[in-house]
Amino acid sequence: MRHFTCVQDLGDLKQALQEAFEIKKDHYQFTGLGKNKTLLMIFFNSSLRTRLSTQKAAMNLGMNTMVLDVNQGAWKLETERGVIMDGDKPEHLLEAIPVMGCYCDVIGVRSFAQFESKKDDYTEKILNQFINYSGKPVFSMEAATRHPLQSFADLITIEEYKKTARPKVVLTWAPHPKALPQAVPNSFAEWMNATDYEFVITHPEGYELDPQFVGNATVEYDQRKAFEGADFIYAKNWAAYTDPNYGKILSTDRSWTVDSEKMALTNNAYFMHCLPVRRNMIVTDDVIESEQSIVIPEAANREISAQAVLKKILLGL
Ligand code: AN0
Ligand code: CP
Repeated sequence: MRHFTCVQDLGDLKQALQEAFEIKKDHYQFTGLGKNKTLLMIFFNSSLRTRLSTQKAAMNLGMNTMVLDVNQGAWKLETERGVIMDGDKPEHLLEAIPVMGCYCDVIGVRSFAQFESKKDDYTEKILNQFINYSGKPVFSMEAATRHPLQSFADLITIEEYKKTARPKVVLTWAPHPKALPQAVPNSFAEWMNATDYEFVITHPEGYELDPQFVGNATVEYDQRKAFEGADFIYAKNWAAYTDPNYGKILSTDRSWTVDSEKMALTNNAYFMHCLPVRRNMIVTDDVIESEQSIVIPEAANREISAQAVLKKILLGL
């Protein structure tokens, strides 16, 4: 594998899952693979889990790692071509990217949707510039439209906890005070659609996701109805996708918060969230602290998904 930006890049998903479970049995069995290889992780946005789990995964494989927080300490980067650079940005991405590529063997990029141009976001303008101009394999650490390392970890977690071959998985919108990208729900939907699970998405009207990600999912506007018989509840906020409201908050209605009364409608479902999560906006304290909450093992699996992906990239070098 050269680049990793979406589920298709993994090839056979069942085999990729098997490889992930192999890694989980012994994190250090491929420790020679990354010798004298350097991973550069570039963050345009904040991170706790992605930063730590990806660095840990790289270290497990014997790689050296470097982390650059573009907005803290590096030069501010211009991303538009043709701009007269007389403003506050001293460097252009078109020089910065190939320079960064000189110092490493693999590049991870975190670059969220900016909600300034739907076209720039949905064509993955920033991520694709890294792919096109760095000369190195690139993987997404959450880009504008997808968060594949998260979705891979989510899938590993569901496979570990499911009690039936074809569980009912429900992705539910929940309220949040700030406009958040669609990357996590898009990606989760893309990965769920690559399985044979029963997959339902529930959200208020106006929060419809891009149909390319919704795929064959059932969309149910009644959250309570969606929860009935669910085996997994995956909560996430996202801002509106559809025009003319792209990137806008249409609702902060806390009747959509996941609480124990709604969880009681499910088939004793597990609760999932990618984290960071705002308690009592997205989910109540009692649900996230309950026996059915698997947010911590889900986060732990980020190390496994990152290691499975890095291993595949290293094997392709
Ligand atoms: C980000 C998002 O919703 O995409 C990252 C989640 C992994 N969340 C926030 O910015 C709070
Ligand atoms: N879930 C996730 O990607 O978390 P961070 O934003 O902390 O990396």
